Amino acid sequence: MKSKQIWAMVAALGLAGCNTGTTEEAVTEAPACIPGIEVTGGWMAMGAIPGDPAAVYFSIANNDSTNHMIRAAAVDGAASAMIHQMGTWSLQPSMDEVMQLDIPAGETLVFEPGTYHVMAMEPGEQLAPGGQTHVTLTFVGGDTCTFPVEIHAAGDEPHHAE
Ligand SMILES: [Cu+2]
Repeated sequence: MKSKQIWAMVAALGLAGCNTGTTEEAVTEAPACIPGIEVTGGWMAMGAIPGDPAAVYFSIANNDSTNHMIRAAAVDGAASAMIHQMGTWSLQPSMDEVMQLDIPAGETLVFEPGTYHVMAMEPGEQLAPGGQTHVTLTFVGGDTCTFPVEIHAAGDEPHHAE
């Protein structure tokens, strides 16, 4: 049961990554997600300056028997959103837009600082630290997954217990 082991590990990471203790229930009960896809630990890091892009992080598990490919993201309260991957070849932070992102059957992909994130462009005033919003991922074929994210101020990241 390799996939179960991966899932258990990610679930534990999700718990450790949230020091407010308020999100796990809500995130587990995502309002609308296709069967087999499970998103946990969703949070948003606001930019340092109001109006700067915000970044959204989460774990997405594909417990289905088929692959699912993310092709778009939308963030409630932001003008637009895109999937980014941080470049790792340079000391300077750089981001590349990811047009399609495959989540293989039985695997989990973790969006976290330094790797993948959903970048929310032109976040509106309703996106305030301490609040919550929703993110919708659209998969190739048209299926979607909508899940809640907790909003954090710049620099106020939910730290892993280390
Ligand atoms: Cu980005």
